[in-house]
Amino acid sequence: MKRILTIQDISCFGKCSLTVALPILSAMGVETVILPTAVLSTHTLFKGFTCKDLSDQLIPITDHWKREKITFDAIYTGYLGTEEEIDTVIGIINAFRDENTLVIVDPAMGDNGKLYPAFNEAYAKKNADLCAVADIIDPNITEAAFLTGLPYREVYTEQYVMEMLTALAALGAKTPILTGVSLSEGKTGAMGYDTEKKTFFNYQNDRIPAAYHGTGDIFSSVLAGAFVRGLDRTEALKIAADYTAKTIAETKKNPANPWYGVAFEATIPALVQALQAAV
Ligand code: PXL
Repeated sequence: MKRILTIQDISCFGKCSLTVALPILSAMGVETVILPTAVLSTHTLFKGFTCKDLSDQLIPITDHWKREKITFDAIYTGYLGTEEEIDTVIGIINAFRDENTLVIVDPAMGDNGKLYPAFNEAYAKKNADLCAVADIIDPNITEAAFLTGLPYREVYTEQYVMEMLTALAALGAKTPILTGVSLSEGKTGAMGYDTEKKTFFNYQNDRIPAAYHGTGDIFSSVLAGAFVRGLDRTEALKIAADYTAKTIAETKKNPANPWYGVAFEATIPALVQALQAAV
């Protein structure tokens, strides 16, 4: 069984970061090792959340893993806390990677043109250093705009998406994938750029008119799991986008569904089936 290390916060309540990455990756048949960067009572869209930074634990934990000779087939990072923590995480990636380790970075820091409450522009810029060491990055358009300095647009052309991907590639990531990209009316999906082959790739499915918190974490977790299970980028993009869309549709069906996250638990069986058909 392949083994992945995922580095992100635990928001105890709120269906994001580690509380979705761990169940999704485990369901995808990947041994999942977690490195929690902070413990929060809820995610930061709740008022009055508590946050205990765990930055000072990252080196002692990973030093122990080194002594135990623990290795990883992939490392996947999500929401982190501070600029210093990003430097620590880059050090951990460099300490554990070899030529076969896949490094996936979701520079989770904002949405809808704005950074999440805990972050500022300096933090956003610092995330570019982390993207530089990645094989795959999957920002949304907001995050990509903060990373590259290009303007954030809600209405855009395919040309804009291609320019954004080219600017993301210039940060150093081998395969940037831009999420939440709509290339025609009623459709949404993701578009990527392969810097080795110099080709763009794209997957679109029907747009469900609803937006929920945590869907970026869900997309990234499935994408990471799919790559680790050996799917190629076209299949990986499809399985991640289809699962995210199915989960949004499932969430929307139930008007009593809470605002803070999506009903990803209900769609895990469909994810496992789709993965089994693809591997
Ligand atoms: O879903 C991204 C995320 C992860 N972790 C925390 C967050 C958010 C988004 O707001 O607040 C703590």
